Amino acid sequence: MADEFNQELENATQVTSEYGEEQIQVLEGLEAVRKRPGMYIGSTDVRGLHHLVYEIVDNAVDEALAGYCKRIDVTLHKDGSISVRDDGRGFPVGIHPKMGRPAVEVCLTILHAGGKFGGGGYKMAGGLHGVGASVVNALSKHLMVTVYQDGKIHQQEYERGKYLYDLKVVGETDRTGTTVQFWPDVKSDENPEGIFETGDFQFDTLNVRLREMAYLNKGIRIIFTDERGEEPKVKDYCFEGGIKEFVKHLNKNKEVLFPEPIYAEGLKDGILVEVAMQYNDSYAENIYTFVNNIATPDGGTHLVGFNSALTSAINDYGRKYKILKDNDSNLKGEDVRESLTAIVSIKMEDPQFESQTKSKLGSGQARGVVNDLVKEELSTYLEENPAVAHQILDRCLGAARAREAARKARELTRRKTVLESASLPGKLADCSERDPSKCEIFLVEGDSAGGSAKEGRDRHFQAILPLRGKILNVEKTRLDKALGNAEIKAMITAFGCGIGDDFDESKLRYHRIVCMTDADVDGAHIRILMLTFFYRYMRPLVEKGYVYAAMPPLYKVTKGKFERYVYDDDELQRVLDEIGRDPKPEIQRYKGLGEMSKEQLWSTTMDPATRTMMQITPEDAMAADEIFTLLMGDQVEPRRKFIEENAKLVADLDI
Ligand code: TSJ
Repeated sequence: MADEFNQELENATQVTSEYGEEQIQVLEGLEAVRKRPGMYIGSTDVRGLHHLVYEIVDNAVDEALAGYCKRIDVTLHKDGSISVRDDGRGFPVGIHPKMGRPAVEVCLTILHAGGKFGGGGYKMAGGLHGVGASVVNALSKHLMVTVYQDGKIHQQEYERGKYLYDLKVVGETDRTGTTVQFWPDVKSDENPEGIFETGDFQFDTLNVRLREMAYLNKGIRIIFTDERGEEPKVKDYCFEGGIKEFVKHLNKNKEVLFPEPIYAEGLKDGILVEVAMQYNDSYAENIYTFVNNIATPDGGTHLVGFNSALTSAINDYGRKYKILKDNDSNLKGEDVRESLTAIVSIKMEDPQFESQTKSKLGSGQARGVVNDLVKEELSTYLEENPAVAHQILDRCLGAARAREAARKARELTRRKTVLESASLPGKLADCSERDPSKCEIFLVEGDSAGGSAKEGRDRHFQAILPLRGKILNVEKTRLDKALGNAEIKAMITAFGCGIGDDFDESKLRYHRIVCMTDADVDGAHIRILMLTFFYRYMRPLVEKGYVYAAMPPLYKVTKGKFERYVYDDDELQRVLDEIGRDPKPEIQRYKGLGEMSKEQLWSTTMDPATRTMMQITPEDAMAADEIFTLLMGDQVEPRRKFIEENAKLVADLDI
């Protein structure tokens, strides 16, 4: 293993014999990373910041996949740093013969073009870009690595990627493992050379990703601790069932057709395949695919293999047992996927992607391997569980009939009212600009707020669509019925891009779709309804980053000449700490958007120069979907539990 490691190091670092060459190479590499951080981590916003964490965590997960590590601790510290600790073998500290420096230092200071090194198992091309720990180091104001190995504690610290001292022994230990703690290099007035626009790690984002990592790698325990608040928050994940439990989690607030998800696992041609699936009582298709623990939202060959195996196994079974009659046509892919929640997770070396963003797998071998495994295992499952098999066939046949009915209904609606209607909805105050990339549409809760928004906006590029009350619960509605809802119709017509199978991104009339709801629980509820609708029927809108949530302030604090809009209660306390509570500042609480003057609404929420907007990610939409199911679903028990746990949050929610 150590030889393999050294070999890879060598490959990665074209060493020359010239004196000092290595060091020059190190510095040039780090400089390149700091000059163009986007090339390595995608961006320098909050997403890029989180990539640093994923990159380091992936190293620990690799050690776990190699079979040497059971537990990974990720901790957010009060001083803005984050640490990742594993109980693996400990990063090798021996001197690399060619580099003449300890291996751990080499890993953290030398830029590895493309691939990364790791011992055995599956190299997971860590993070989104698989760039390696040296990139994290280069983009950190400070980083400290601690290796526990052979009874000793070794340590080295760095500043913006450059080591401060040689690796040294700082103590004795009887454990083994590796800990990396880093302080991201955040831009500020005092630190103009900084890289990141923000250093604010998002608990929810990291929590969702770390939980996902635990689901995708069965048996690994990941403990996530946030020490920044007064009380530490701790999440402890370990799923022996892996993605099978992931599917249960996704379906947890839904009625399911059978209690245990169908699970299949296999290794062929160097590709490790895991699949878990379970039908529920919604009409949605929720299939999530991963390659080396990274989501592939646009699917690719592994998804194609899964879909074809699913369709053919179910059709074969239906024909064999005469559930499908001779004059019935075959079930279509969409029929067998309706109501299905599934995870397809594969691990392979050197996957090829069709897009730069790694969102679609291109490796051809994956298609056949996934198809063969799923076809085989699913067919066996159906044979062995005839009662479940009949229920599945029933569902699929129901879906096929509904598809026919929906097609007819859509043909009727399409003719005039919805998709091809020339007239925009009456309530829409459109903008004058015609270039979609410059246009924004604000979906505003309530007619009165809609009124202020219409007056306050820049009508050149901002359109306003007021929506009244709660929009339709799309969760329990098939497309044909959703099309009958006035608010949904208005959105579809205004966007211009169609819906479901007819969705056409190129026809989208606005490249920023902004949900503007009150900064309270009801507002959050309505935003969740909107997001669920987009997620279900116009998912590319979310995936391509067209959807945003406006962030109206909750308070305005005034004291003498001081005036500040404040967005949540924590921030309010911080502002009060800052300006003092004596003499008393005036605190105005906005109950709703409707209470703001048009000037206030413009400057706080709509003016691109001063507003804060949150770009909605598919993860946000997935979470919305989850909360939504919980609040609106049929199951009483989880809802009661949620309300108990969130008594404060849902106090004024009328459910
Ligand atoms: F890369 C890093 F510094 F960011 C990092 C590496 C961060 C963290 C939190 C953990 C790790 C890491 C690396 N954990 N475990 C390892 N293991 C190895 O690097 C390793 C150990 C032994 C051998 C061997 O051949 O004996 C090989 C390797 C690659």
